[in-house]
Amino acid sequence: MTMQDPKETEAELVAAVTGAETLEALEQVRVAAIGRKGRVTDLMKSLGAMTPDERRTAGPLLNGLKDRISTAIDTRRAELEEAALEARLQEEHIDLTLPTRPEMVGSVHPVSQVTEEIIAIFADMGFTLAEGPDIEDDFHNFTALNMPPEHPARQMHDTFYLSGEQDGTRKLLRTHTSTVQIRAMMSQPPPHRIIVPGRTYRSDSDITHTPMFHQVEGLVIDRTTHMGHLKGCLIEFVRAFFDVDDLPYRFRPSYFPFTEPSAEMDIGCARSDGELRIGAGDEWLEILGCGMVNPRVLENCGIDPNEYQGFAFGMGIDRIAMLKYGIPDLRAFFDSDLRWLRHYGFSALDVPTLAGGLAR
Ligand code: 2NL
Repeated sequence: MTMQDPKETEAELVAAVTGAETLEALEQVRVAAIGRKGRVTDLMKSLGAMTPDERRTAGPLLNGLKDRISTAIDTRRAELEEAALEARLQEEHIDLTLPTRPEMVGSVHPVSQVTEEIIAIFADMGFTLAEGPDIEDDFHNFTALNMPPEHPARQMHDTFYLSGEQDGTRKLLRTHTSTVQIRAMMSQPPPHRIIVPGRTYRSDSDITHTPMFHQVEGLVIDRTTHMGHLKGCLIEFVRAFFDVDDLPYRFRPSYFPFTEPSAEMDIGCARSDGELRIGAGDEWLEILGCGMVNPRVLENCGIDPNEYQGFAFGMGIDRIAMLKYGIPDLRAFFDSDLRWLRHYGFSALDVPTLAGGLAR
């Protein structure tokens, strides 16, 4: 039996392997060498026709040959795969610092911007964000908040009701985000320290009211929380939000069924020829409502008012967004007018953080 010198075969095949420039070329070399009809495979088959003596020397020789060719192919494949990945990374490289395409002009709505600013300030004071459903029931929106059926304050809410259920109960669109604080107090034990932004609804529509508006409320409940905490927290908030260190403020007595005592907070401002300046002058601007949570509300939520007390506050986001950014017309907020959004919108990259400064 004559066969090519295995050393020569090996040299030829190794040259073909290292010479393969692509993964496809390498695969062809592999098939031609160690595939089912490859040259090495043919040589292995020829072992069958040899005498035992011939086989004893040729066998190990051919096995070694096959191993070395396989290793050479694996090494070359790894090299080619590495090179292919490198080429792809080069080709698909994206420069994230380049400007976006000019037609891709989106902006952050002032309501979203202001909501994020408010969340950032309260988060820094240790509050956690809480959210809940827009569609609520009478208990969470009214009864739990010390407004039982026939309570006169219910009439002031101009509530949107959904069509009734079989059992006579009607769902409603929440008229304030207090519903979420009720859910928090009923589902987790105190202490509580939450900030609750969201959409709210009242059947009211004129220059200063839209049927859907945005509100943020806050709630703090602990064993020794008192009116001093309420004042300190809210003073800190208005000064951070309007970015005026010595912003004048005052608390006026007020009434809400869900707080006792209740107050409204004003900040100092000046109004001259149609322009509003916050933090200067001798006029007052109402900014939020607040108070110590009424013990009856705590009881309604299963919290013992002899052990726990706390404060709550609420404010309209749309109005304070107008105040902060000098936006004259509330109704334009909900017109989806691109020119308006381009003018009053914020950059998506301008995320409010305390470190970055909130007022820009
Ligand atoms: C306002 C006034 C306020 C609250 C909201 C509240 C919530 C619970 C218990 C007690 Cl669960 N109080 N919220 C308290 C005082 C005022 O909002 O002018 N909002 C626009």
